[in-house]
Amino acid sequence: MSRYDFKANEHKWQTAWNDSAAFATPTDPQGPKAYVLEMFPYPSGRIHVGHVRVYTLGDVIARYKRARGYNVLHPMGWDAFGLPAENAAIENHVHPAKWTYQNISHMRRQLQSMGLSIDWAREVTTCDPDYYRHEQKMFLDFLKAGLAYRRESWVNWDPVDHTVLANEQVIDGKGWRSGAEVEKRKLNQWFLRITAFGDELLNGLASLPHWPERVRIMQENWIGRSEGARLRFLLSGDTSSKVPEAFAAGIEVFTTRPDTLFGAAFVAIAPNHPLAETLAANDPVLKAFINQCNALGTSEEAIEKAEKKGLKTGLFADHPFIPSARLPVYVANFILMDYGTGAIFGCPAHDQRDLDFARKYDLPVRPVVVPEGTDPTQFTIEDEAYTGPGRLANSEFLDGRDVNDAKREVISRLEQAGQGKTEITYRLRDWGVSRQRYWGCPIPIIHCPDCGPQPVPEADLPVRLPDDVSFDAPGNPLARHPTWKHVPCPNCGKNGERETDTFDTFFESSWYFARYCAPDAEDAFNRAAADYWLPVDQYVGGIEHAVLHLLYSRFFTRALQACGYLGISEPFDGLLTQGMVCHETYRDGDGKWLYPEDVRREGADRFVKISDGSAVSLGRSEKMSKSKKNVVDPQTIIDAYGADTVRLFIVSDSPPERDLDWTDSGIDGAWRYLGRLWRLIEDSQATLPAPGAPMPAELGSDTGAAFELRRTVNKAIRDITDDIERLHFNRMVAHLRELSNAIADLKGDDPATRWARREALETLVRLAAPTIPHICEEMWVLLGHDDMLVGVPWPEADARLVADDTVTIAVQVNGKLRGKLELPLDASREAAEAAALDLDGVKTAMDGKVARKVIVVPNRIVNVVV
Ligand code: ANZ
Ligand code: ZN
Repeated sequence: MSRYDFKANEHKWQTAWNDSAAFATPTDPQGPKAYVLEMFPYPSGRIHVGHVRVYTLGDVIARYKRARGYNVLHPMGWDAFGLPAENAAIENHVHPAKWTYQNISHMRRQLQSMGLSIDWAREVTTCDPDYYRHEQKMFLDFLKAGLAYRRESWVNWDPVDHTVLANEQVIDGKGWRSGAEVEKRKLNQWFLRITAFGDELLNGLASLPHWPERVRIMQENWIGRSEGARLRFLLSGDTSSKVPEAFAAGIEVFTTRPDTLFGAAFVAIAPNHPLAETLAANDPVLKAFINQCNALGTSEEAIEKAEKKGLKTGLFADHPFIPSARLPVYVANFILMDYGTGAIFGCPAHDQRDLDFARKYDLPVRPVVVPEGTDPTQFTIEDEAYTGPGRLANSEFLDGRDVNDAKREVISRLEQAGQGKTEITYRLRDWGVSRQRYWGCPIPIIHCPDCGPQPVPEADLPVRLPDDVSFDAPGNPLARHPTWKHVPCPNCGKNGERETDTFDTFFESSWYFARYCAPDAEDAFNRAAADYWLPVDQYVGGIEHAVLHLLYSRFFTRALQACGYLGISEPFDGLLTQGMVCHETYRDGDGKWLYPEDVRREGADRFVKISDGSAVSLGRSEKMSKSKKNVVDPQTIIDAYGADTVRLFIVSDSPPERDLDWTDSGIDGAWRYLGRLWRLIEDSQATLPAPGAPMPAELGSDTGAAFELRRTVNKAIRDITDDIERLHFNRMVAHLRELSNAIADLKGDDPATRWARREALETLVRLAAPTIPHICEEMWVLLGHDDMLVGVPWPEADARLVADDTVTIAVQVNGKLRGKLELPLDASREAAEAAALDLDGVKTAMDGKVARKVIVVPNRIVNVVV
């Protein structure tokens, strides 16, 4: 018996698929389509296990859809701009382009070794001017449509690296690379007006039933629609402070709790509120305080974590309904300038931040909402604000009303007084797309001292990145390039300067899925192709992109629709977010982390270091990460066991949306299963009837083992089809294993048995092909076929053979579900009752008591009453 030679075999079939263009996308297609897409990789250098998981999952779907007769689009490309390439340039003196393209060619080979059914002819690379020229044009169109604009905004500035940092790059107030204290700075930046689509992006979520619930919720929270009110406070000064002229009409605050207005104890404004800045001009103490706040960074998280601090301005705000009440106005570090109006009224009894603030500065804490049924005079606030529902108290005309009612009443009275109105606010901010980086798409703008920022004329696109740049000084190489930025103003011809910022790299990934529909089109999109293929039917990717990438892509799709590029508003119809890949962790005697390959298992739970035999302690399984060294290089596993083994392991162990534990035993199990399949075919091959031989007559009505196998085969088709449709890949594998066991168990050598065995083996190979395509192609040959399995359609279940003769019956005790029964169709009441009372879950629930009554609804339910 021959051993399955995966190396030769996988190479053979990858070549054959490639030579026959088996995965070419049909052009000018008619009929049903399936656009299957996995998030494209960043070309970091080598594929990691996360890539292996996501591309395997997508590939199973794509191959299955192709077998089902769909026109399939399953492309691949490279999210090729980004910081790591610049870091490599700084550290290793290699040009970002060179580094990137080398990585791409290596990773392309790696992905190809996985046997993915990709149409490689459609590859896109985002750092290619042929790609990014289109987004420069899009940006200019967005400008014309008012969807892009420029304004000053606050950024995190790293004074050592001379660069703007994203919020995630600020760690404890310090730059992630330089370690320098981050400053806040105001810079002119380009923005995309994502807020123009706030409501649409929110409401659109309802049209995405094939998205995971939790991703929809994350998007909803990110958009963060808040209904509330905007209200105006008039200001007054004291002996030493005067209300600045510009604020004679007062300041506005945004609140979601207008009902708590009678509990207001203070008013607070953001450090960058115009009033704060005006006052600081003549107040060095306030100026210093504002600077201190600015050092905090701009992230909501940083602000959330910091201790609440404020400084009195000396001004007071008049309470709109209590003539005698004057609320002190503070500048406070926890008020964000770019949310609401950048000013609040603080109600310490019902907001935790306000309570912390009030305790610190000794401000009154007056509860105005008390839980239903509580006596207001007995209700006090200690360390925790009360944010629950209830009725109003200590609030004059609001007393006794519930919260919602009180909100309406306050707003209506403020409206009458001309002091406020209902307002809806979003947490969502416009998307700042300017980055002070070299390795990104140049923003196609020329700044003219006379005409201001001017769009680069379309005929001059693309604005290409210059190749000759140096990374030997901090800051943006584009800004210090000797010639690149010096160009005439397209409007007046005087000396102008190019914009030296480049786009955020989320820009490129916001439209690549549409480019794949016609990657060589002269324009960004071929409208007919895009209309046919979009939206993506099944998108697969990591949960870490649940917010930004998906939201930006949804926004882009709408913006492109508004500018006439595309005809749809939602880009991704189905979404699968795969879980993390995890691995056990190991430490040596000194507590240092060890790589799995440096550790050997000596017993059930004894591990030693291979180099010196010393004891190793085993830690729990965690997401693979370089810092804990619990990583495996998928390429070594593919080289050692073959792609099919890795693919099978990847889909076997857990549902795709859950975390997956990478284990040697799991790989080994997948490997052994392939060996079993191979032997199964080899052992029976010689005695099988010829392919396509007619079914022996006796099998039509036989009730023996061969006939039973036919039933099993057809049920496997039904179940596995269903498993893939629902993305339950681990169940699919379990069903494949059941089927192969049933085939192995079938004894006998009469013609009917042989025929049923062939049918079963062929079906097994066809059902397993999306997951383990190489070995299946070879087994198909062994079964006597001379066509390629990739062209063979998906099997169809024979309805007569899958008709169920059993039913699942729910069993309840006192109306609560306690178990399920699998019973023959139309089983008697007595049989159902007896089986129900025998279930473990039922016994536990009955707790030794006797049944007072057992209600049986035949074929549906048994309810035991105790
Ligand atoms: C008074 C009040 C009383 C508030 C109360 C809450 C509870 P969401 O739900 O996130 O929209 N706020 C408004 N603008 C702010 C800003 N720029 N920076 C920091 N905080 C701000 O939160 C809205 C609430 O957050 C608003 O309602 C306001 O405080 C605060 F018992 O107003 B509230
Ligand atoms: Zn000009």
